[in-house]
Amino acid sequence: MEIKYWDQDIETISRDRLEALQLERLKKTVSQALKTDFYGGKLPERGIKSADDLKSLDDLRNLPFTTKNDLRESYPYGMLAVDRSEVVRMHASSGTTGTPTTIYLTADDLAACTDITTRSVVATGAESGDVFQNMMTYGLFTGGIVLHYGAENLGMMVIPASSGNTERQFRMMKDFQTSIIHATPSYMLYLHSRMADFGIDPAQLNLKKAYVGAEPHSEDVRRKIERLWGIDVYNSYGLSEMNGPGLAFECVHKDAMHVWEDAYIMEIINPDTLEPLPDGEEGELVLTILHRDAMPLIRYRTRDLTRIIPGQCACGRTHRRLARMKGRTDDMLIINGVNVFPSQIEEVIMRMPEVGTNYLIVVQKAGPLDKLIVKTEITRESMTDDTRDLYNLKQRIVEHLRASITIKPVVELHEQGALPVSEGKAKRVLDEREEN
Ligand code: DLL
Repeated sequence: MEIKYWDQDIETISRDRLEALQLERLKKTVSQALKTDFYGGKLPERGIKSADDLKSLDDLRNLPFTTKNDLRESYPYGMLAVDRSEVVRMHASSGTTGTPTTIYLTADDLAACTDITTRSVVATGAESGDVFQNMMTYGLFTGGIVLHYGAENLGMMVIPASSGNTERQFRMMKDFQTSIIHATPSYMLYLHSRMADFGIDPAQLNLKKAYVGAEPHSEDVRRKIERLWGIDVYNSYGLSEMNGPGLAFECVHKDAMHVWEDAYIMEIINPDTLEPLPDGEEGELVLTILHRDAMPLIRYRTRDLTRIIPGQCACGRTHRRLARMKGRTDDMLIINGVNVFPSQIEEVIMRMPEVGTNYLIVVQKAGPLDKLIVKTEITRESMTDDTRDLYNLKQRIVEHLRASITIKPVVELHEQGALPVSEGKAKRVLDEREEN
């Protein structure tokens, strides 16, 4: 198998040199962090008053963790380490409380981010002649634009298709002879299920690869997409807080995802004791970003469960790999790639006076896509015989929810007392999706 590198020197760097580079960049990160309102108070409490207080990589363990809630509380600029005029890019994702979390990049940060995303796509064998149809959503979400930059940097022809509009997606695939797609795994399955409806014959297409990520999926789903489409499918993991896709990507061997360790320090911790775990053991992934002056993040708790794969990959890259994500430690749902916290839904419906006290969130598979159903009881007074009133109420709930969580749920109205009441801790979420 031919192995291609974007930057062979850094991708095959010795562990000693890599760790020396990590320490140097960690110091820079800490000195940037000390300039922020958030870390400016926290780090000195731990005895870190300047970057020189860090003597080795082991000292990372003395630094505090950072959580999504910290980001939310620092909104909008509490974690900014540079003058606002130096920021060239921001991204945001919605949060449990409706307060978004934002990240910021300087021009240098963006260049570093683009460089590693280019490395990621090259690791899959992509080259400048490829036609890259990017079906991840463009906008505040990192999924679309971040990989766009990496693909463009390599010299691929990028089609900034964004998500949705299946008919147009097929048409572009056919007309432009797309060779690589970037999409959620569920959308890849959905697209395939609609092929015949749009009269698409696979022989008209030139598809070779797909990069799938942004939501959990099993090895079986990967194989299914590969089989249905007759292509190679690569798992890609990332999160907005860490610049999105590109952070962990499979290479041509498709044997777990390389994390670019000159740009991120990864740790696996026991989520209960917060103690670091050795390579090979499963726990929560914690990341420190090493190449972001505008908004350093130290020991960020991703809530994702995985393990570091011991040993080196056959591709020759020395950067260690992460296993496919096992799940999350919190209750965040990922519905068609969109992150949704049950509390966001609760907040919206409970604000409406017609809504009663009990509700249930059900997530199901609808073909290859996910379907969100919000079942809610309404008060006796609101349960009229006038179907038009009920219809209007339902529509209002749908619209309020869509405005908050960006996806359109199916809303069911129920009489008071109709939904199951659990003894003890209420079970508000029924995730009925299967693994594949
Ligand atoms: O989903 C970034 C991304 C875009 C990754 C495109 C890959 C491709 P967020 O919206 O912040 O960012 O969601 C991050 O999604 O903490 C995981 O729980 C989940 N996730 C992302 N990729 C994978 C994956 C983007 N390959 C959250 N497997 C993360 C499992 C994934 N879960």
